Amino acid sequence: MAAINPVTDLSKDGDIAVITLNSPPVNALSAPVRDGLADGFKQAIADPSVKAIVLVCEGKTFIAGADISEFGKAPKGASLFDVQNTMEDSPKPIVAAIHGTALGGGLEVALCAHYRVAVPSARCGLPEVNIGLLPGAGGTQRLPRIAGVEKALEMVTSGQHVPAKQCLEMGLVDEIVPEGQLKQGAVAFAKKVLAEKRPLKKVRENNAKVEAARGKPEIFANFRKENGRKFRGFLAPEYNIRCIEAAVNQSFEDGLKTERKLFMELVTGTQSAAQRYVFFAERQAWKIPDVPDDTAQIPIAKVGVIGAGTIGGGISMNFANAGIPVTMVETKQDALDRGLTVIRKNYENTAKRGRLTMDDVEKRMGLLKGSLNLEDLKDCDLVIEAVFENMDVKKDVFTKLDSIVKQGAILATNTSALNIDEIASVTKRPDAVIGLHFFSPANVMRLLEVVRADKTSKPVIATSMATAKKIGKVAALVGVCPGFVGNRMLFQRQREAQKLVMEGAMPWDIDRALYNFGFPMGPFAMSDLAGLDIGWNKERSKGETIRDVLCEMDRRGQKTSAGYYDYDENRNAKPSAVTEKIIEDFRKKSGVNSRQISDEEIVERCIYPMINEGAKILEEGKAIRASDIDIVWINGYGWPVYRGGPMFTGDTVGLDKVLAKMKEWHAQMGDTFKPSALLEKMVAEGKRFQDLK
Ligand code: 3H9
Repeated sequence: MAAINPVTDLSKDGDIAVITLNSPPVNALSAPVRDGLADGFKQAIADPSVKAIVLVCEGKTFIAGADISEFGKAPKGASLFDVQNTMEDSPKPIVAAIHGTALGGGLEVALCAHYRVAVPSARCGLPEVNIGLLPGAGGTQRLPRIAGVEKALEMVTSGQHVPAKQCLEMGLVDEIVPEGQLKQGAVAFAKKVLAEKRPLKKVRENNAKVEAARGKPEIFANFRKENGRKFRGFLAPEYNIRCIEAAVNQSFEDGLKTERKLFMELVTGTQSAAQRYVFFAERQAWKIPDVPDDTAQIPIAKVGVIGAGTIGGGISMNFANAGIPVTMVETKQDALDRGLTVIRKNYENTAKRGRLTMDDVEKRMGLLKGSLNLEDLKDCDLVIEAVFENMDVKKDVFTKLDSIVKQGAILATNTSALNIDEIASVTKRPDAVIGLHFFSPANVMRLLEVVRADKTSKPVIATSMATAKKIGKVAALVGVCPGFVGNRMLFQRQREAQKLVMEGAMPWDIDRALYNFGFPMGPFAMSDLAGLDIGWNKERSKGETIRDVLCEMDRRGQKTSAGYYDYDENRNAKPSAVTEKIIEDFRKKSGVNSRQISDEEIVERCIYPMINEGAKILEEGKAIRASDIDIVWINGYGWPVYRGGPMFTGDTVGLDKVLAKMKEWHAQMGDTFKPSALLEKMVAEGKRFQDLK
């Protein structure tokens, strides 16, 4: 085997040249990889003893795309287009051999080979949309020429990884070769191509499928309509659609030009910068500086969950889904029965939608055992309590757990705001206590706040993070403070939203402004959905807040068809004259002269204090990095991913602008707006949150 460069080798198997890439972790198309490919193909083409060429990769995957970390930097090395042109114009057949995932630029390279073979476990996709991009190396022009327009639209706007078998059916792959025998299979296939004198197939010349869609604009109109809600706020899906339209309506060359132009717009824009940042942030969040990867872990073979209500049930489902048995403990049989019935119904609904078989449903239900006795948790490796959010109740549970559960187990609380150090203090093993804050519905929401208390041991942290990964969560490690990261910052937004109502904005104005910013729902619509009476007490209510009055009138949210909004029988919300009158009475009583408040001011007043609070959280060391805070807000609270989370938004807006507003409001309205010292320091030093290391 001859080295072309440090990441590329060229060898020969008879008259077949084999180019092997080895650029861990995912063979991304970095400058050295592009250089290696360009030189490797040129050498193989020039070698008269070579009749055909195979491209194969070492490691866990075929090329997983462009090197995302190179975007935004000065171009270096061979261009990908040179590589692709060399391949497509090669007078000798080229076979791409795919294992793992051929993604983005990786698939676009493979599409310039004349043939593609794959092992059964391989997957192909164009996931650029997930980082705010479109396939910028001909993918939008070649994919529809193979897969057809409808399938191509689906693939480029969802980023789905399509299994090899389906790729074979749609012609994206020409042959499936046995697992573990990719290289031999690809070489054998290349020999077959030579023996049978098969043509040098160029995807670009394959126009039948795009021509079939020409003159049918309804294909695109319908697709846009069907997906309007899903794509709201994002630029990339629409740009991907336009490229597929270009594939249909323009020549291949012009289509490539359109693709290039739109790609450049996206790659230089803030949405893609935000989504690329989130891609790396999600991977970074798993890394805990003082808890190295080789920290000993506690094997989790059996889990206990206390509470079978909405949250306890949801938590339990996560483990059952991952094949881990769970014992769910309740105080009363009917509560337990209800909890298990709800879980079964959830699974059955998933099965009805075709995403589980009935066999899977039974398997998962078989992993869930109900009990009325805490003693049944004694041999669990991890116990999570999801009981009523009250310190005395939690302390009582932990005192009992301490005397029941075997030594070495993890004792976790799902509290969303209480002091975990205080909870841990009632046990003789505070090192085993940690917070695992799931978000409702816990079986659906991706976020897990892992809350490290003062004495939590490193193995307990390492195990909790690994367990989060195993059950498919995105985790962020945070510290103990009221509300941790998510709810602590949410409180800022809620407070300002309420105050803005008193100053002159109506709930629907605030909801509209935040919805247009990109949240799935505004805070008042959210309160109506959750129920205004959560935490409200009829006996103690004295009509002191707008919410008190609404609840006293039995306007408790969607469930009573009235809350801040009025609801029709289909739960469509309408601004409510009743609410408006209540608000105006409150404003009169407190002598407020209401004023016009713009949507821009609403957004600033709601989110700048959150950014400021995020800076305080960093200052106090309650989050490891700014990007972890962003992960919490994107995955737990619906912050639009194309804005990168609150801290990235701060960077985008300009921290000097955020600070100036905080100072202005601090002077006008007092200490709730006190700027964070870290924010002041960063502005003074001209830094962004992304620059903090
Ligand atoms: C593109 O191709 C544009 C073209 O159309 C146009 C060109 C002109 N670049 O996810 P993992 C790193 S856009 C750089 O934990 P897994 C990742 O950060 C690209 N780095 O592993 C991590 O690093 P670390 C289109 C990358 O097994 C390590 O690799 N392609 C890239 O769970 C392992 O990653 C995509 O969007 C990259 N492209 O999943 C595919 N990919 O260890 C993006 C990964 O330091 N990648 N890294 O934290 C993926 O979806 C998954 O990584 C993959 C493996 C499924 C491949």
